[in-house]
Amino acid sequence: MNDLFGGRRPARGAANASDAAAYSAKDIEVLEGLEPVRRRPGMYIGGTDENALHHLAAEILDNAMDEAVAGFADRIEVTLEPGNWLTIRDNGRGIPTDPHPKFPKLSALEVILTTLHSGGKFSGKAYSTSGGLHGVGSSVVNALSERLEVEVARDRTLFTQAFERGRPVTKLKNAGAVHNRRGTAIRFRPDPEIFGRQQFSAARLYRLCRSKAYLFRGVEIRWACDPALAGEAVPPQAVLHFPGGLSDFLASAVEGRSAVVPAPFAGEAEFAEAQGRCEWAITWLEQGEGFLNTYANTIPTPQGGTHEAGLRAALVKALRAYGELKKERRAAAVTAEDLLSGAAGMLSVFIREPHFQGQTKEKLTSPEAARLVEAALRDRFDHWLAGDPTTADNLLAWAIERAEERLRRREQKDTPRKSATRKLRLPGKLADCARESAEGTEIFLVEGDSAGGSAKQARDRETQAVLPLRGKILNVASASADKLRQNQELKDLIEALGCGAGERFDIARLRYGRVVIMTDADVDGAHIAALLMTFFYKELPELVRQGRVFLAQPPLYRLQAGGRSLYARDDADRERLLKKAFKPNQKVEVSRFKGLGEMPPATLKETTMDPRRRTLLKVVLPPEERARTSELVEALMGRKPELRFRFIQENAARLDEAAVDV
Ligand code: 0RA
Repeated sequence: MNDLFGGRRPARGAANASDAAAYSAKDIEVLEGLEPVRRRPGMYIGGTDENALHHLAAEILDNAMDEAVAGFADRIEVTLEPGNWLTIRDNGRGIPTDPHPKFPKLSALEVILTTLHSGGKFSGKAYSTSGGLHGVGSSVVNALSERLEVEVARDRTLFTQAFERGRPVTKLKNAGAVHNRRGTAIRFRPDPEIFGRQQFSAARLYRLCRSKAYLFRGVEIRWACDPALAGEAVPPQAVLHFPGGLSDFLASAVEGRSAVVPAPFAGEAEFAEAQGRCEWAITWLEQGEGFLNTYANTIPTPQGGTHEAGLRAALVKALRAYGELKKERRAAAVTAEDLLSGAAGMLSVFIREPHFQGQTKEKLTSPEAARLVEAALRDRFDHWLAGDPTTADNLLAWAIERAEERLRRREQKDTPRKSATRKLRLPGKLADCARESAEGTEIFLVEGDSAGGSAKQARDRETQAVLPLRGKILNVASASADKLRQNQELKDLIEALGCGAGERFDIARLRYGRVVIMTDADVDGAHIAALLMTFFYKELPELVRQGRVFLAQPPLYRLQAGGRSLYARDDADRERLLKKAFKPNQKVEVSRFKGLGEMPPATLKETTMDPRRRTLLKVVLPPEERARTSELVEALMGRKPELRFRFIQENAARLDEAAVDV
């Protein structure tokens, strides 16, 4: 009962400094052990998947960042070693090692690492900049680590202590004198009992370090990674320091896209009464989707929150006021969504004791943040607009156009809905087939509008439908359920199929006999095909099980000689045909198709779509792999691009073997 874990202590821990017998009953009330964390990791880190695994790293890095943001550290080292060991070292004050004020038998360090305390509770000021979960984070990481080693340089002394699965396995040791050095180093290895064989992704950790360095220019992050783990996208070593802060970050994020404004609206502001500060950088894109990345104390808040609300309010109010000044009546119709959905921006606030909501704390709820950010930005955006009327006019016109487009869309949507009977809602891009019943029909999923155009001309209108999909569809294996539901391309696809997805799936309502994925015969095409297969596998597995999903095999080359044309699928096929199908000295003209969109419809029909002449590959689950496929898809279609390429290649090869020609 005395044990911090509420259970038996391992023999190794029996003699350690945290001899719990000294606690009074009152103390035990306050100190909660780590057993709940191991029992229900999801409650603390939102699951046990790859995201959760990386949450551990973010947690420790956030603590080090807190020291930096509070002005006590300016360097952080992050080192990934083989065996899934991650070390995060800072030159801050060092976790306190003296006896804990409330539990004098224990060092503060041990209390911090072995109990679920709420950060600010027992240490007031010391935790003043840490946020929500992040104040308690290190003990959660400790609980979920097979082993965790701490080194603290403080008061000219080096202290060390080691833990396993949250329990101390050594005392806090005095490891001798140190000079000119202070800070904390935490080295840990996530517990395979919790996370299985999942490993840290070097790319993901590197990205995290980079974004932290962008978010706080007062810190230099030194990244080091075993070259064997680095892969191609990640340097084995890097010094990350970005004096340009958020503006640099934004510039790298929108590189190559053209903007409506000549330079971003960017700056920083102190909040009144020393309540913190904020930084921002926002631009408006001519085309495509934007983003707004928000942070509180360098912690990402993907679900936004009060700081984001403050920014939206400030910007839209300032723009409307500008419109009013210019006697532009239509400005009143502009909403924050009109102004911001096509914007690309970053907002970073630093406030005392931020509050977060949600299981993984992805939303800022501190009410004062809305007011502080709105006040700070309203003024600056007013000035920004007034200072460059040409830009301001362009931006206003851009926003008005979006507002009017939104109103038009709403009208269009309302009209058919009013007159709708029991008709199915089908996506506008779908070129449906004429046949009423599903039998003998097929739907071709093609990559982009131009390929869609060719396919529409090449099809048999009676039995073949065509649905063009825009570019790379969402990767289902790594997207959240919310994102999935919001993805327009996938929504269109499910609507066209008519059979629902996930829990609402009903094969009886499938509107076609077969689904044919028809992408270009190149790497991008293979990627899109893999994304679509992942989607079917995850959301409509019954379609795959029933053998209703196919891959078309468009040719990559045309070989012409003596009035005869042959088509080759790939380089090997081309070589084979050149050898076998033509006379040795015959001059053969070889042309390469850039994509399906470039192929004459008659050729597309003849080679790829006409049921009498084409070859389709059936997507099947090889029996011995059925059990392993879910794991594979998760691991490889998840967030590891370096493995993905191999996955596509291997799977393509295996598909050939498993393929049934139809
Ligand atoms: C509690 C109190 C103090 C610092 C820290 C924790 C601390 C935690 C971590 C975690 C990683 N690096 C860290 N650095 C410091 C304040 C100590 C004081 O007042 O001197």
